Amino acid sequence: MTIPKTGGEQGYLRIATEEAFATPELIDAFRDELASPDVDPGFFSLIGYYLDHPAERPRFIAKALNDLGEGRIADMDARGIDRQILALTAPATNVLRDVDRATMVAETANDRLADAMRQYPDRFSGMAACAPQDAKRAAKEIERAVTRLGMGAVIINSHILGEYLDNPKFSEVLEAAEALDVPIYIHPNTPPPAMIGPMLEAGLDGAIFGFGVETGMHALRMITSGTLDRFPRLQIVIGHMGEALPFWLYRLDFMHQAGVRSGRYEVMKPLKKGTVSDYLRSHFHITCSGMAWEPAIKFTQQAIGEDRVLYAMDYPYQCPVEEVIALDAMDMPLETKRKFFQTNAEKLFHIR
Ligand code: 1DF
Ligand code: MN
Repeated sequence: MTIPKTGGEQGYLRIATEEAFATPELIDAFRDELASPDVDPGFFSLIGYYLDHPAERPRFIAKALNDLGEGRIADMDARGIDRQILALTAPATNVLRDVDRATMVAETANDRLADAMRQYPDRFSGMAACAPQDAKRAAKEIERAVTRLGMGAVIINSHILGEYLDNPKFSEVLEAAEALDVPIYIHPNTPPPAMIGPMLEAGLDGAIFGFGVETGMHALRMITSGTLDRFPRLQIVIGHMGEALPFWLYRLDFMHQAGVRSGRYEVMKPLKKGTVSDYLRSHFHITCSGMAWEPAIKFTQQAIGEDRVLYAMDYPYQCPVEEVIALDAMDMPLETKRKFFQTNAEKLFHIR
């Protein structure tokens, strides 16, 4: 096996766009949530595992998340990753019920990430964390993180204590992202209590399936609720090959139009741009985090356009070097591969 090199000799740099880190402040807040008697069951299942399970994978991940220095750079070098676009790991602030503490966790994370970006300007870029529970303060922190710290996106770890971004209470967050011309990355969270029951019972609540169902629905709600008609320039990023939405697109279009025509649901009104796919092709960017799979990548390029499909690794949760080797070897024109690995990300996240 030849280890892929950084530096772009294959004709493109590899920019990984959904890469996770943690901070001591976040881990402390997670610990307090885990100890609470009414802890969210999805959070307990996911973060209880990563913080405390003795198996090799969770131990590697817990250590790697907390390293924003030489250990991370070495792992990038060993996988041919030129640049990571970093985001505070899921569910980050979204699960914290103490809003002041959630805000403090976001601010300290943005400051720590900005320090790492200054230390390794060619290797790290970042997304702004915020605590959407208080949308006004979140909007302020987004503005600070983008304009003063150089963040190129906003990370929102899907549902916020069981609520979704189409809820008007979060409008200031969407407004801030749109005004600053940065995308919102809707990253997975475990399903909320109202959704998780049968998934948890079967061990399917996490990244294997529950993440995608919950986050795909979140993205779809942003469309069908008319929220993107209220924010016509807002751009959204979703990972994991679009959380299955591209594969569903034909049926989503058909059933959405049928539902709108019949007036079945009060909440489902006609949309300005038309179909669900019109929105996917004009408001969404899709990364291949956790889905290093040539047929799915090509299918998504065909379904929504090759300018909107981007590479992501999902370090440290899923980071075998074999995936990089397989993606380098995709049967795809070099120009398209360069968009996928490098230039789509440079444009979207404002990397010079
Ligand atoms: C997992 C996967 C965990 C992803 C993550 O954050 C995460 C996992 C806690 O495998 O449990 O970001 N992921 O995006 O696929
Ligand atoms: Mn992830």
